[in-house]
Amino acid sequence: MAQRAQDHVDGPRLTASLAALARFGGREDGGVSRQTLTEIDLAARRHLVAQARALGCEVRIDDCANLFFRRPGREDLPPVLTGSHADTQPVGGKYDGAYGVLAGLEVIAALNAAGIETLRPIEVVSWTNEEGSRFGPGTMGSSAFAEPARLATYRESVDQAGIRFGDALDAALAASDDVTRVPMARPMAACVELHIEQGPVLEAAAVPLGVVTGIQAVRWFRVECAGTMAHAGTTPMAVRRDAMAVAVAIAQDLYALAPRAAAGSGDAGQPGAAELRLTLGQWTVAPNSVNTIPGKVTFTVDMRCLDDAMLDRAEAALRLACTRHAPATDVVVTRFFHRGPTYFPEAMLASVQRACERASEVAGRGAPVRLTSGAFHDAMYVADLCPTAMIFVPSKGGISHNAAEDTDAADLVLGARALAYTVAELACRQP
Ligand code: HGY
Ligand code: MN
Ligand code: MN
Repeated sequence: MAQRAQDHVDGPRLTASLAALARFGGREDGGVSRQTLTEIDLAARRHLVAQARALGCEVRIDDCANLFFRRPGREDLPPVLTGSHADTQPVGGKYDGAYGVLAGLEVIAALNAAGIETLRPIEVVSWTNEEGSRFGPGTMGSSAFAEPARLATYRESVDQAGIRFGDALDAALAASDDVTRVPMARPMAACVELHIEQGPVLEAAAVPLGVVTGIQAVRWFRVECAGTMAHAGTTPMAVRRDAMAVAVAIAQDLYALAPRAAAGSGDAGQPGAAELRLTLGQWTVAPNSVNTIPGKVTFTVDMRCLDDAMLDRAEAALRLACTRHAPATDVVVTRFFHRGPTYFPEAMLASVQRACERASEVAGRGAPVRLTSGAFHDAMYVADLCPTAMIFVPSKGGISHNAAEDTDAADLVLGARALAYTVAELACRQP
């Protein structure tokens, strides 16, 4: 039965649905800009709801506007969950997140075409705000689903235009009042998320499928440096209180740390998996004028590593750097995202491995490899609730969070075939 599900995945249908969703926020450079809970995201959600209903799915939504597309099973048991997220980076690609949601809907289309009735229901989820680029932190929808008490804090997150996440969320829920509301933290039997790798490992190994063993740890910080606005021409250097000078000095300390820490070796299969990866991606300068000394500079720090102790050391180094370059009152460090490493259970890895091996074998492609995810995913929080695993397909040039993000259509279809096999097998397994 799992093989029949796999064999009924329809490549052209999946390719067409990917192209259709990519038009919501499509950019001239081929990328996609569809940040969470924007009008474009709400339009994309309506498109997904219509697509799911056309497949016979029940559509439900929870208090964090996570959308669930449900295919009933023979018995009303905890469902098998798949899916991902439909929001993107400000300059994102067609596949980051969207691929997992649409491949999940393709699995339902394949089960319908094969006339397969599963024991358990299957639910395809589209999580809210996985990216965290508009409202921090990332994975808000899945982490609130796993622990609903988190939502109250998330509602107070503010974007760069001063909009509260709670207000954008209430508007999204009001726009979905035709959809049944369901509680968060509902029991799930298992979860499999399909995603592009967004890195170079599978392409370097020249294989189309990856069995993801886990996800590296991540921490996000906001560093606010205070200064005194003053005239760029009349103010002597010796008397300035320049917020940018402090921010740059802190940043230089951090960048000096990264290479030393990056010398870490990887885990068994993946060189560099234990290196410290540091990104200072978002900067705000006030008043942001060419001839006024900055009065306030705020920047974010994204730290990743498989070794959480490395992140402990990097966080200590950040906090030390903030005390070295200015009086304590002038620099405020706030940690607003903190997730340790996630490891998926071997039994789930074995299920995914079987599915990937069969899909690759039928297609005459190389056998799957195992790898750690450098990117975080909603699966890291779902793993707190139920047995969870991920499947990767390659990213061309290892590029993502970039308009040039791309994956061969044949690999996208193969990933969906592996997903169909795994989901069907899990949904027919006796309790
Ligand atoms: O940042 C991440 O790892 C994810 O792609 N949002
Ligand atoms: Mn993603
Ligand atoms: Mn992403």
